[in-house]
Amino acid sequence: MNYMKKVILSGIQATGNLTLGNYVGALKNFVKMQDEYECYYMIANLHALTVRRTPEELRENTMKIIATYISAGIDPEKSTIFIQSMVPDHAELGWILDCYTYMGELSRMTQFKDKSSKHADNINAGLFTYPVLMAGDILLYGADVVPVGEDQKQHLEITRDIADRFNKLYGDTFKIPEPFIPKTGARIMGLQNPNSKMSKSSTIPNDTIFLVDTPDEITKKIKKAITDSEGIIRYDEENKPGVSNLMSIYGIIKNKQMDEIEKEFEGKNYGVFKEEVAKAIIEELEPFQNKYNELLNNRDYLEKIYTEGSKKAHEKARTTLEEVYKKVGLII
Ligand code: ATP
Ligand code: LTN
Repeated sequence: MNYMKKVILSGIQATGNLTLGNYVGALKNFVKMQDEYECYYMIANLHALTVRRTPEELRENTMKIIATYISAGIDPEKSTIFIQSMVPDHAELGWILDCYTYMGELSRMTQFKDKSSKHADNINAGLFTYPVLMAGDILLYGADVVPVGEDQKQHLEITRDIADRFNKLYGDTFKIPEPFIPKTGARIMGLQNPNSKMSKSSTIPNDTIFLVDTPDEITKKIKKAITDSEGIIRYDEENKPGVSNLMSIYGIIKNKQMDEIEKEFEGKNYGVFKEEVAKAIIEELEPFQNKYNELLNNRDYLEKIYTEGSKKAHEKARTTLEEVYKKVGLII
């Protein structure tokens, strides 16, 4: 029964075309979890403001993520899909939680350090307080579980710390959330630089597979992927990061363990292996891409989904926010 279900909240930033990393690390799990949990899936467009882009780009990226969610298998009848900026409670709780978060703990966040070195000309305060807004996203819905990739683990830890701090001061208010990080695929690496994660905003050519890449592009990128000179398909993250990364991608798509893959490709060369990896990705993405292109041409439908979803999300979030306002002494 619905009211017994545990709650899930997760989100993806509206910062560009989604990658195979987003798909494997996050999206695939969003889809899997929707029968068992009450799910809220958000498009984090407020978070996307931390990096400069044109208003048109941000609007378009937001629509693309909604279309991606549905095409990947999130069913709007089962899960609530909403836009962060359409639920004002996020920005409001973000401010309150800012006052319960310390500069010291924020300055330890690796994403902040990463992003500030990548965008040295725009180290804005939003980039610094980003995890606090994210904590608010999660705590507003009383989420039990938050499915994310490995890079978000630290943000979940700070969310738990902020919630716990608030609860100690004002009595039980927030549910303490657990991260859900998949065992394999939580950190898909770049194809050209297998020592750093595959990312939407990577500027290295052929490093990232986008969910909208054509079969030819996918084949070309996989063929060019960095491997090593050993010539053996063997899982060894430390010494063979490129091959191990391709094996993880293949394993997730084909639902195979690493030792099975090693057996399957025993005595075969990297060329043969790469062809199979590319084929697996292309097959996996084909139904997704068909649906995606159809949805992007049906803006009325997308609007209906996010309008209804945001209204539902707002109703739930408001209850939490009002409780917080009362507890801290704000008049509403
Ligand atoms: P950006 O490059 O703009 O920082 P991103 O590609 O890192 O974006 P996010 O919007 O920050 O994407 O992430 C959305 C979700 O996808 C998060 O749960 C994140 O952990 C997961 N994710 C992102 N990249 C990867 C990856 N390479 N492997 C596995 N999961 C990933
Ligand atoms: N910071 C996340 C996106 C995000 C998120 C959230 C994820 C914003 N709010 C709440 C889970 C829960 C990222 O993937 N970069």
